[in-house]
This record gives sequence, structure tokens and C-alpha cells, in this order.
Amino acid sequence: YGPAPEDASGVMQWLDAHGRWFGHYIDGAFTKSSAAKFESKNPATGELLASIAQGEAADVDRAVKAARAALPAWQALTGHQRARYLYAFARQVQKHARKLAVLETLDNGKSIRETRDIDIPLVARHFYYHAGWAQLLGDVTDNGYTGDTDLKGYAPVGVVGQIIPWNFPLLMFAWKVAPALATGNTVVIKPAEFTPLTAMLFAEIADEIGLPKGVLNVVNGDGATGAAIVGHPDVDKIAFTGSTEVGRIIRKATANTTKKLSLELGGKSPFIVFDDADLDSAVEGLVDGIWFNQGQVCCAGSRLLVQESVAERLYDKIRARMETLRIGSPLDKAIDIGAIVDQVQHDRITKLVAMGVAEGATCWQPEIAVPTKGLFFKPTLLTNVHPSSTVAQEEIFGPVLAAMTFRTPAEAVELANNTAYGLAACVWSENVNVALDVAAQMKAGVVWVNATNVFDAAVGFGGYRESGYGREGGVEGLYEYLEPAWVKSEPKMFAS
Ligand code: TXE
Repeated sequence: YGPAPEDASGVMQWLDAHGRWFGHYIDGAFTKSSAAKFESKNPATGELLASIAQGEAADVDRAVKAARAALPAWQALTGHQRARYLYAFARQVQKHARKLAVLETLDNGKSIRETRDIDIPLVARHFYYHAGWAQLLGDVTDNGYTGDTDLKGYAPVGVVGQIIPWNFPLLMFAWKVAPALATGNTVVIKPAEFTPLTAMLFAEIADEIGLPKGVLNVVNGDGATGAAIVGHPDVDKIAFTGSTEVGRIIRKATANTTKKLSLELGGKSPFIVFDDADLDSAVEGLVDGIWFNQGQVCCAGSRLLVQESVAERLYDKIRARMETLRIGSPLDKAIDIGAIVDQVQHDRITKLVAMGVAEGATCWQPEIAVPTKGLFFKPTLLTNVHPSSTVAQEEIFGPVLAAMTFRTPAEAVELANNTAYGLAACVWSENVNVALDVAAQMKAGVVWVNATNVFDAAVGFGGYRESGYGREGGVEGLYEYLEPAWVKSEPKMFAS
């Protein structure tokens, strides 16, 4: 990882070795059974990376059958034995870190600094963390005596269908797969159609570590493939991360079934700055909060709420910092902002910013160089945003900060909670009483004080209201994949 742009030749060779054509990973085998296919492109260059099989209902059915068949043997392992596979995954992720990071950056457009320093280490951390739980839970589910006569424990849910988005392809894969396997479930997972490639490399890792066939199945495809997983009668649980709109569709599709459901959906998270805040720190927080991953982050601090008395001073500092952001080739290690994942998303961001301006917002972008080719979008500041306007209410999912002002803490709380979402919030103040009081009133699943985007495998992440339900990570995340199974037997009277 020297100063030169990251070398992608090794990953290109890997793609070539596969004939730039990937299928699914079902029952421990790579298959290209589907006739239809779609293309995965590098959004920074437009270059075709590979063609991918479009999973059909028959592929989903084979994957579900494989997962069902693998379930008894997987559940019969002790927690310790399952943990060994999860530790092996974590170690292989570290071993293949560079390849995974480069492939993720090529497929998604995110900067190599982020994939290398944030995404991949968090993926490994997630597997290590859940390996620990596999051991501990195994002791409960396998041998769980809590007294002489009570056999208490938890049973795995069964076959789990998982559908993930494109903004953190491998990290979302880890967030879904690690807890499911740790708790004794088997998996059918569908990567997002924009970013299927690291899931294929991960399937190779599953093969490498000798994961029993059928325990992890990867079916590629778009929303139709996702719907086939959701609708399959032999899937016991659906775990979904994606848009609020598709979350609603899945809720309806499963309403008449007994499927367990967890949903991690969109957000419009407030980033509240009080007049006594360390403004320079807050600006750095914003760089992370809204320009990290090009703003394609469900918990992005996309609504800046700043106390009126310091608003102009903060805007000046933000603009000055925006002039220093570097946008360009994601493989360049000095880049802050990479490419937007797909033309559809780029168009959506462009449209929403135009709507913001039409609704009265002032749009400002720095005079920085942007590559002429590729799906790049300049960091953008919208001021004079009306709290009820579209850009204040709807997730833009791009590098666009919508700024509003408030006068009192009560007004800040009201504005902050004034959306349909409830995922994350940040409060910046040097006054601990104000910060904690406001933090406690946030309708959000996670609140950061003088910080933003702090994640850890040990902390349950998720939201409520239109941001969904269920948690990923931490103890809470485990319960999404377990059913309490309490068995009681009467004490035996031993004949003398
Ligand atoms: O999401 P979709 P899209 C938000 C963000 C973004 C918007 C649209 O605002 O601009 O959603 O993105 C699969 N049944 N988020 O259209 O469609 C799909 O194949 C089952 C926030 O890409 O929700 C992909 O694997 N599955 C979010 C996954 O759902 C279906 C991250 C997500 O795609 C399906 C991504 C169906 N009917 C977008 N239709 C976050 N919470 O971080 C699609 N899919």
C-alpha cells in the first residue's frame, strides 16, 4: 500500500481466470445454471468487470433445499465446532484483505482507503466477534443446564434468507452471515445486483475453509430473485437491508406467513451542532458523516441542524473544508470521494438536488477537479433548506448535505425527529448536559455524541419507525437468529 495507485492487476487476473462470468454458489458448488445474465461494471470507468447469472426461482429453490438439507448436521455441531469455521473465515478475510479490498473498490466505486482501512477490518472483526458467541451460545444450546432440572436454551431459527444492498457489499454480507452461522442457521444470501463480486470471492473462501456444503448459499440476481427468496415457503426468516420501499414490499409479502423478519432500511439522520460545539471537530465529523462512502450510507448525517448564532461561521468552515476534498479514481490512495455506484443512483441524486433548489434551497459545490469520465458527484452543500422540503425529508443517498438552523434545544429536538425515519443521530456540544439531554430525546436506534459513524460488531445497529426493526451486531443481533426454546423436566425420583 505505497503511494502509487493501488495495483488492480491481481484482481483482474482473478476475474479473467473466471472468464469474467459468475454464477451462483449453491450446495458447495459454483454453478451458472441461469440462462439470463446481467453486467457488473466499474462505476469509476464504465469498464465491464464481469457478467453475472440472474438467479431464477429454480436457483433459489435449489439453494433453499441445500440449506435445509445441511441444517441438521450444522445444528448438531457443538458451538465450538461452528466457531472454528467462523474463526477460519476471519483469518481468510485478513489473508485475502488486499484482493477483497481492491475487488470491492472496483465493483462499488468506493475509495481504496475506505475498503482497506474500514470495510475489510470490520468484516474480519465481525467474524471474530461471532466466533466468540458461537462458542458461548453453543454451551447454552448444546449443554445448557442452568439448574438441576431446567434445560434452558435457544434454538436456531432454521433456513435464513438474506438480501443485502450495494453500499457496503462485503460488510453487509458479514453482518448477515456471521450471526446466522454462529447461531446454527443455514443461509441463502443474495448480493445486490450492482455489486455481486466480493460475495463470489467470499464463496471461494467458504470452499477454502471447508465449510460443509449447503450451509452458505449465494444466489445472484436482482429484485425478482430477492422476491423469490422472500416468497419461498421453506425459508424461516428474512433479513433485509435496503430501501424503505422494498422493506414495505417484504413486510407485506411475509404478512401472512410465520417468517421471522428483520429490516434495516433508510435514514435521514440529523447532525446537530450547538453554538458551544468545537466547530472544527464538527466539520471533520461532517466529512465522515456525509462524504464517507459518497454519502451512500444509511446512517449518514445528511441533515445538518446548526444553532443559528454560529450557522454562517460553520458554513464558512464547511465550504473551506469541502475545497480540500479530493474526488477521483477510487484506486488512488489519496482520494476522499470515489464514484457513485450506478447511473440510476447518480440520476437520483442529481434529480433530488435539482428538486431542492426548485424548493428554495441554495446549492453550493467547491471548485475542485472532477474526472470527466465515470459516475462522480461533487460534494454538495444545500443551505436555506425548508424543514418540510423534499431534500429535508427524503434520503438522497449521495454526497449532499442539507443544512437548516434552529434557535433552542427544544427546536433542535423537534426538527431532528421531524422525519419518518429513526436510524441514527449526532449531537455536537461541549456542554455535557445539553448533549446528553438532547441525545436522550432522539428518535433513533443509535446516537453519537461529538462523534459519528462509530461501529463495532459488539454493538447492535438498527433503527425504528421507517428505518425498520431488528438489530445487527451485539447480543441483540443474535436474538434475530434464535428462538427461545425452553425445556423443563421434573426432577427424577431416584429409586434407592
Ligand atoms: O434499493 P433496493 P436500491 C436506499 C437509498 C437508495 C434507495 C434505492 O435511498 O437511494 O434505497 O436503492 C433487493 N424483494 N437504500 O434501489 O431496491 C435488491 O436486489 C426482495 C438504503 O438499490 O432496496 C438489492 O439486493 N429484494 C439502504 C436490495 O434489495 C429486493 C441501502 C436493495 O435494493 C426487491 C441501499 C424485492 N421486491 C439502498 N427489490 C440502506 N439501508 O443502507 C429489490 N430487492
